[in-house]
Amino acid sequence: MAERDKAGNAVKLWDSWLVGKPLFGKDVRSMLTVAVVGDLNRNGVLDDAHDTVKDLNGDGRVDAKDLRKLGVTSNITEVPFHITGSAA
Ligand SMILES: [Ca+2]
Ligand SMILES: [Ca+2]
Repeated sequence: MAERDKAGNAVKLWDSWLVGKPLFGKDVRSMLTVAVVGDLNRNGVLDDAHDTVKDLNGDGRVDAKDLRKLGVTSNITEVPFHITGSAA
């Protein structure tokens, strides 16, 4: 969702993910990769992101290289994280 100024320019953009089931497992190292997909259909709106990113370069991994091949309009940020398996 985006807030726009009086000229119609996006001034704030936000998105939320609600994860309803475990996606990353326990006691495993995971990587979250974030980017904004470009205006692929050239309609003037950044509304072209798919639900999932495929292995576009065929190297067996889905990562920043696939996002670059898809076409992004932002930096690509990768955030490593680890979910512990036992309660704290
Ligand atoms: Ca578009
Ligand atoms: Ca790949």
